Amino acid sequence: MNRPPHTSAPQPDPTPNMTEGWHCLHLYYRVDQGILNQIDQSTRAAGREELAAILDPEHDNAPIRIQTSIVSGHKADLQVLIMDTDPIKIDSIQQAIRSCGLGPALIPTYSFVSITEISEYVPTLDQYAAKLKQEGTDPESPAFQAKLKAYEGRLPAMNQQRIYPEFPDFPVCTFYPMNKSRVPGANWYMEQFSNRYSMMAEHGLSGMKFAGRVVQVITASTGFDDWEWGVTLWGRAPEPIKEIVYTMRFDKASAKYAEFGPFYLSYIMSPQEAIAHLKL
Ligand code: 76R
Repeated sequence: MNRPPHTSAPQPDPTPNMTEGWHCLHLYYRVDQGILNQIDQSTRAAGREELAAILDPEHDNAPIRIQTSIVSGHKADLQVLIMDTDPIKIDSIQQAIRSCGLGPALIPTYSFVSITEISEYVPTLDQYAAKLKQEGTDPESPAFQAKLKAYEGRLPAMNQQRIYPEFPDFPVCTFYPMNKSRVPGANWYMEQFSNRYSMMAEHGLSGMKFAGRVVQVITASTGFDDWEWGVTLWGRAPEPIKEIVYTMRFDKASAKYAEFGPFYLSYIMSPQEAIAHLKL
């Protein structure tokens, strides 16, 4: 096999697909009523069928995850959230929306390109044990062993959810992009790992209080889009979404270092419900 001369170790085959985790795309559209009015009735009816099929998570060739929601406010009308190992499969959804009968009336207003990941701050079992000791739990005590065992049991599922997320059956979704700041005096990237790690531990603790009310997926976008992470939150109800974001504003990792982009609040619907709701 031909290899570039500077690489001696065997490299995996080149691929646009994710080896671990998924590509993720958030798409936003606004309905242009003027254009919609100009589409003849039969094209428009067929377009509704086409769009419903494109967005159908049960469709034969559907990406691994696809979810439709209705966006509040003027930033957009429709959100489509897509995840898959294959970025071309994800892009084909975008192109199918553009080229379907309703495509001309669906004006793209925003998009966000990212990938799922397991953050470097997720404590390993050893790091978790060290944290327990630091907090004063006696390593010889049954409580220590019980906590460690519980974490060992929990960790694989938590990591699975981070890279291959299940979407919860919750009605409310919010999405926003964020950075960790690099301004002088508050440059996250100049902090020691141990400082960043303890700030993220504080962050994790404040997040855990929302278990059962908020599900979050943090997707990474450094090198992929204009912000460093995408934050997708699903709420059992609208209030915990506001509450978690507000609460985290006081965590040092956010209070000192976080910068936020635009927020998109949306309500989950099936493709048919969304199409009817948008009066397409
Ligand atoms: O100690 C731990 O277990 C920490 C686990 C954890 C990590 C590593 C964690 C927990 N997060 C991590 C990483 Mn998070 N998260 C956000 C936001 O609005 C804001 O201020 C921030 C937006 C929310 C709402 C949220 C929720 N988190 C990250 C990272 C990546 C940092 C990196 O890798 O450099 C970002 C950008 C980020 C942002 N986080 C949790 C939550 C919740 C609810 C939890 C607890 C539940 C869980 O552990 O899954």
